[in-house]
Amino acid sequence: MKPYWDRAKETLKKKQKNMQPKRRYKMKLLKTIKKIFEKNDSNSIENIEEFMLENNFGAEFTGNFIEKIKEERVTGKNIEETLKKNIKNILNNTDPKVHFSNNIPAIFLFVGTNGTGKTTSIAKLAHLYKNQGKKVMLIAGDTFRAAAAKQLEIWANKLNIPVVMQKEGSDPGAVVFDGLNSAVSKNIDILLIDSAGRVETKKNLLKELQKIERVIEKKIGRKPDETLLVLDAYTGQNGIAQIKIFSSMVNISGIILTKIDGSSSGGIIIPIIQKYGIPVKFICTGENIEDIEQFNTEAFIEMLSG
Ligand SMILES: Nc1nc2c(ncn2[C@@H]2O[C@H](COP(=O)(O)OP(=O)(O)OP(=O)(O)O)[C@@H](O)[C@H]2O)c(=O)[nH]1
Ligand SMILES: [Mg+2]
Repeated sequence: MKPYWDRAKETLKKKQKNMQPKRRYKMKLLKTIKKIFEKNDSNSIENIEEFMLENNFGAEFTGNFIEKIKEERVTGKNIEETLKKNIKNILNNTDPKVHFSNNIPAIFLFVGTNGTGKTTSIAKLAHLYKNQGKKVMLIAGDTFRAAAAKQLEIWANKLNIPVVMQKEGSDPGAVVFDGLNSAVSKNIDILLIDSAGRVETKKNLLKELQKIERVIEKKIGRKPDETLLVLDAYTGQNGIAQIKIFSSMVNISGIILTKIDGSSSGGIIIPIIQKYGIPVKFICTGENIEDIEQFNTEAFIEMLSG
């Protein structure tokens, strides 16, 4: 065994590492827009428009912003502030507060197309809430692929929390039913339910998600506290289309925007909120377990600014 002092030093090092502030992503989108504007050549307004559209701010927001800078003869000094104000106006239209019922277990259902980051986001939130002293449990409601439940099980083992799963092809409604029974008997505080991103047809996915909701309502007497649609920020306009598809199946209470750790993907939040009025509740900035944070307008604008 190492001497006491060596061990103590190692523990201290580990502790300090855990206490270090999280990396803040800097996207520099607003700074770039300012730079383009400051060039002040004959194309600068067109170049700003193009940059904003390329970076997913959406046609409506971009169009209005360009009008505004022309109308108000915004100067180089003020462009960043004007843009921040316009973004804030949109983002403040929704409430990002996460909803927990007064009764346990709080139930969060995660939906979204395959590969967007549902399972990873569940693990990140499980870690976050466990660290807050909550009893967390996972349910592998994605029974379409064996690997899906396995992936959730690996996370549950790493985090040392229980997971309820059944074999591939079983009825997701039945897995959820089992999981709810287990959560109630174990006094679980937060139950996170994974679901399939893809089944044979859209009609089957609809049936599956609605059955999961019905089972929860019957067993617990209320709908999930949060039904979170997981969207990959890289996918741009395709992500927006997914909101429409999933909203037609279930009542989406919030969005988890993943993979914004690409320099150009943050603008997508504007059309999401502007068009659908659904709050973004969490953002994910990487593949590590701590790369998730609750959405906050000021912090997000800072992130966009760089
Ligand atoms: N860079 C980055 N990668 C992420 C983020 N979130 C998830 N990923 C990665 O995206 C990939 C897919 O993530 P999953 O969590 O398996 O996605 P899923 O939605 O559960 O996928 P299916 O189970 O196939 O429906 C994995 O390689 C993750 O590590 C993020 O915020 N940033
Ligand atoms: Mg998954």
